[in-house]
Amino acid sequence: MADMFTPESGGSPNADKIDSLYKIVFYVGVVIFLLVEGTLLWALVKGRARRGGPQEGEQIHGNTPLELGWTVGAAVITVVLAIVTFLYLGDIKNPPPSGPDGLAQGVEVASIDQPTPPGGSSENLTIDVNGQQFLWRYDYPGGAFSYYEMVVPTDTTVVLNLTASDVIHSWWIPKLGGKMDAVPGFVNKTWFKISKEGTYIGQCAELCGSGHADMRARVRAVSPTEYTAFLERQKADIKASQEALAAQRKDR
Ligand SMILES: [Cu+2]
Repeated sequence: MADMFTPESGGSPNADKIDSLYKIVFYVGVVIFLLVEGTLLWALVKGRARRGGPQEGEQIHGNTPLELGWTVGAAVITVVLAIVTFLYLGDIKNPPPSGPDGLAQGVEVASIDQPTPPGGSSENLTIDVNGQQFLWRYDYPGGAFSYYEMVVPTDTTVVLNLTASDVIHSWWIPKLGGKMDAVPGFVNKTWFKISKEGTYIGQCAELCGSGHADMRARVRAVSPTEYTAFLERQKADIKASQEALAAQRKDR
């Protein structure tokens, strides 16, 4: 029931934090809404004209404690919400390191032709995501790529480099965190870390043309071993089709 009014979560820690932060702000908002509307109803009932009584309510001008109260109160709530937001923001924006059961980068992806960046972010798996009318392309380290469905290892922090090759698209898998624009000529970063194997679905969140509604996206989390096998399969398939194409061209 509560999920009807709050963000989807449960796939990745950043999505969970977004959900918690949303709920904090939402519940504070609900309390204030009830207070304001309750006061309004109370005033309506209390001040209504009664048969035989005065036709006009008591006229009050100014109430310093009350006015101070709601001014300071509102300011305090705003400041508290700002502080809470900044406390959550770090965990939403910054990718944590991969977990112990994640992809052992040093071993399984040792062939990546990427230099190890300082600061240990080599712990994380980077996948290039390209939005195009009307599908997503994923480029994995080591030359494998896939369309529509992204396959990732569990317990591994996956950092996405998002861009687009035609118009602006928006990457959004609700259970895996917030939206991120995919803009031509520009790289935006986002991340997720999935603990449970499974499939997470999403949808391009930026109106990008006539096929926008069909521009779905899917992330499938598998065990690191299965992920490595997937990469090998993709690479073999890509190589086979390239060779087939070359042979076909030669024959002509
Ligand atoms: Cu799109």
